[in-house]
Amino acid sequence: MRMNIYKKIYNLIKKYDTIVLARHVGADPDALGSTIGLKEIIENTFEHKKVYVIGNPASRFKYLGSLDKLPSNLENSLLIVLDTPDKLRIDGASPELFTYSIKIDHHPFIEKVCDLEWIDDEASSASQMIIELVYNTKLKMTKSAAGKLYIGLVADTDRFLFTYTTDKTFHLVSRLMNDYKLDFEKLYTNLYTRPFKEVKFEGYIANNLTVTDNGFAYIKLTEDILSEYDVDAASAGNMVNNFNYIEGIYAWAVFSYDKNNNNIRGSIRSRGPIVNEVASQFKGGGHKYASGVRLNSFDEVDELVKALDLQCKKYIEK
Ligand SMILES: [Mn+2]
Repeated sequence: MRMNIYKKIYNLIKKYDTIVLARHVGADPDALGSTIGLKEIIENTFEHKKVYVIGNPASRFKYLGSLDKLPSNLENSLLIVLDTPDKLRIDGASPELFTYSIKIDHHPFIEKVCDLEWIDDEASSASQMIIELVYNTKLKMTKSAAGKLYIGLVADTDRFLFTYTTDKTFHLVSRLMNDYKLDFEKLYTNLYTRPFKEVKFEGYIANNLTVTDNGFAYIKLTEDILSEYDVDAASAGNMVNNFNYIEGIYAWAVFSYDKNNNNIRGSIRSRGPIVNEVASQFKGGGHKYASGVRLNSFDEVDELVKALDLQCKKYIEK
C-alpha cells in the first residue's frame, strides 16, 4: 500500500533540520494561523529544529504571532507552502531554492509547485488540514497552536457558514475543543474587534452599492474614499464578507484602489453564480464562491462587472 500523505509529510518534517513555512501574499488569518501554528507544533515535537515562518506581516493580525526572515543558508532545507495554489502568489520564497518542498492547500488546483503536494479542495481551510495532519501523525499540538488553527478555520469558513464546512470540519474542531479547552471569548475578541471607522465605512458601502437587475452588487472605492474613511485596500476588500444573504443579491464585489501596488484589488463573493471562472478570465482566481482579482484600471473593473452580471443572469435563468 502506498504510504499515506500524513506519514509522508511527517517523515519529511522529521528529516530536515531547517524548515521554512510560507503562505500566500496578502496575509489572512488562515494563512498566518496555519503557518505559525505549524511552526509551534514542529518545535513542540522535535528539539533542535530551526523553523521559520516567512512573508510580509499584517499589523491587524499580529496577535497570531511574529514572522521571521528567510534564512540565508538554505542547504538541506525543507519548504512547506501553505494555503497557496500557485507559485506567483507565494509570499517570499521560491521552491527551487530548497532541497525539498511540500504544498498543503485547500484551493482548487492551479499548478504543481512543490515536490510533494497535498491538495484537498474540499477542506474548509489550510488550518483544518494542519489539524487533520496532527491528529494523524506523531506531531504534537500545543494549546497556543490549537487556538491559532481554530482562528484560521473560523475565519476561512466565516464562522462555519461557507460550503466547505463539513462533518470533518466539525469533527476536527470538536476534538480540538475537547483536547485544548480553547478560550473562545479571547480568540474571537482578537479576530473580530475592529476600529469604529471600519463600521462607519461599512455603512458607506451599504449606502453606495450598485445593484444590477440580475442581482449583482458592487462598489468601486477610489483613493479619495479610502482616505476619507482612513482604511486600506485590504480591509476594504475584507468587508465583502459582510454583505452575504441580502435579498435579491446573488453575487457581489468590492473593488478598492491599492495604493501600495498601484492597482485595483477586487474581492468577489457569491451565493449561487460560480465566480472563479469569471475571475480567472481577468487573471484572478480562488474558490467557486469566493474569488479575487487584481486589475489595472477602473475601466477593467467595468469589464469584469459586465462579465459577473452576465454570470448572475445565467444563474437566475437556470
Ligand atoms: Mn485559506
